[in-house]
Amino acid sequence: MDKFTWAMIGILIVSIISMALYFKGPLTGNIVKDTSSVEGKLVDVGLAGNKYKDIMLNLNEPVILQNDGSLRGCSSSIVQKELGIRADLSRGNYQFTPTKQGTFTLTCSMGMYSGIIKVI
Ligand SMILES: [Cu+2]
Repeated sequence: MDKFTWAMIGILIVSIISMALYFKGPLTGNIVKDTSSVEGKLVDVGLAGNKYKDIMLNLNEPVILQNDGSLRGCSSSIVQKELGIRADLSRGNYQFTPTKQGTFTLTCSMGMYSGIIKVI
């Protein structure tokens, strides 16, 4: 194989490892298709311009995050590492329980969109 092929293989391996590192860490929730069968208050996730609308949650209270209809493309893929959120809301709603208090930054999986999750 020539140098170019080796370089491409190298770039591929590095990007796979960095994606794995980005997504590692404990997850606290699950995608749910049928929200009637799981516990949790429905909470809208939506965009206002280029930002997610603020999300207010109560500590230790299960919630089900749902797309309010404004999330499209990568904006429906949301990440919040400290709370253990990683969800593609185009695949269903996301049930989880916030177990940390504070103000956290929610982003799309690529970091283009951001917003605030406040847990009180
Ligand atoms: Cu994005």
